[in-house]
Amino acid sequence: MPVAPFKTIQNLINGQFQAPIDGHYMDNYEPATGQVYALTPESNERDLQQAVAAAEQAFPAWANTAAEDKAKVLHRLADLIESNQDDLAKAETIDNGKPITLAKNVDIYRAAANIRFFANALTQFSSESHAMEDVAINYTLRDPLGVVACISPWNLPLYLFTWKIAPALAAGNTVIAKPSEITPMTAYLFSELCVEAGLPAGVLNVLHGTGPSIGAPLTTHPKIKAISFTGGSSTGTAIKLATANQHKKLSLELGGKNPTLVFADCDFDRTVEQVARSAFANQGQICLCGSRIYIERSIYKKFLHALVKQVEQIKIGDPLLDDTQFGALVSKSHMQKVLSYITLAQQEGGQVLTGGQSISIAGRCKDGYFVQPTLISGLDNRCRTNQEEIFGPVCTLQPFDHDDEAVSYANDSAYGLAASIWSQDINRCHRIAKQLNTGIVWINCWLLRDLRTPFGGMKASGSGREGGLEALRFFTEPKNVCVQFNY
Ligand code: TXE
Repeated sequence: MPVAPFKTIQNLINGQFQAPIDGHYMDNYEPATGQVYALTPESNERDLQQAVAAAEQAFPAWANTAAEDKAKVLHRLADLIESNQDDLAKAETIDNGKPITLAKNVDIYRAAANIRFFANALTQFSSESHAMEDVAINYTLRDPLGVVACISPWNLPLYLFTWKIAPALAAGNTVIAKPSEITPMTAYLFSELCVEAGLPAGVLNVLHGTGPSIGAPLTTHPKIKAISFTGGSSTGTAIKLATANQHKKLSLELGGKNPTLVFADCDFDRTVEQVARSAFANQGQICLCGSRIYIERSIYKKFLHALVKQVEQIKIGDPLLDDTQFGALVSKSHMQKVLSYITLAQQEGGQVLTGGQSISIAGRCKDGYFVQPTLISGLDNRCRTNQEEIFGPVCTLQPFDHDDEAVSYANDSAYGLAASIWSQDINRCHRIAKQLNTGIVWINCWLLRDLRTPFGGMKASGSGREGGLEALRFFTEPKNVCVQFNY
């Protein structure tokens, strides 16, 4: 019996909630039970045309709304997210399969923080001027772009949805946002809060549906000036190719295959605990998770045994229970993808140290998509298991003998998103951080986030950066005006 009343999700276009014009819907599943509990619009180009017209019509007034007035409505929206935190967290857990404590304390907490951060940032967003002695003065305008697209994935649904929408709105753009069709619920509930907060009609339009039906047409629509996308590297490539001749601004936050470097001089017990967290938080479905764990040989066996023991204490269960630490994977197909990689790892010569199986949780979750947190050793750095993003609870362990070897293993990847270094030799940490080809490096910590910092990766992990001024500058167009005087 689904825990939530059956819901039919609607699009938000021009301040109105409406069904997809052609009436097509998709089943929306609760991952913890494998049951259909909602219907999601399968929107298409007819819905898109209406949303673009609404966003275009709303743009001039929103772009010229005073900063403090934009900030006020965004603060009201953040207030509403906070006052609905429990309901939004439960909806997120039902939709994604993640533990309710994670949904509440990370996903929904951060969604409100995203909106609040950019409500404040927009009142401080300034530009520069450059004096040419007594000849001329230059000033830089940073104007909003117009109608922009924000497309987000299923792993941190409302967290990443708001992470894009907030700066886009703060910079004065109007938005067409498309959440993942796999986890649409909190985007729908958020759109209701946007109307309640008084966001003017057409400023934010939310279209539900798949990549091919609505995602791709959204990216190639000629009125869309910029695209902020988070998702798979292959999808990022498809968007780049599809829009190449349109010269749009693209911000692409893509996949990762992140190295964790553990040195013999690390704070051992704390590192074991934190490395397990960085490996399996959100069931390993975070682009920042550390899935390749490299350990200095002198502590390799001791650390391996301690990590296995730590992972085997993780409580897997019904994600709606407060003491659950590890929930269901987001979909049946994703569970099958993860299990296929465990099989591949064994075919490539890996030994499963713990986990490796799908499991059935007694009770209402007996048909859910659950896979044990899995550690695998004995693999070569070049094998597919170590080179391809699995995006699930599967991590590999390898020993290394010296710093340069650790760096070489870490950098031997098509991806370049994040890394973590665990050592009490701070000079070594700074040196290695400089050598790592990733956009983010954590030293003796993981997922410690300051929203002002540039967020993103290089290589197959994407291009552009989100966060702070980076995001506001992405969503505006700099124009230099040079005024000569005394001529
Ligand atoms: O991403 P997709 P998914 C990685 C991870 C995961 C893989 C697929 O490897 O297994 O991506 O995840 C929309 N034009 N990450 O399925 O398919 C789609 O509807 C425009 C890492 O979530 O790329 C959804 O809304 N849009 C990532 C969004 O794009 C398109 C987090 C993402 O879908 C489209 C999530 C198209 N042609 C997954 N095709 C991270 N770095 O955080 C699909 N979409």
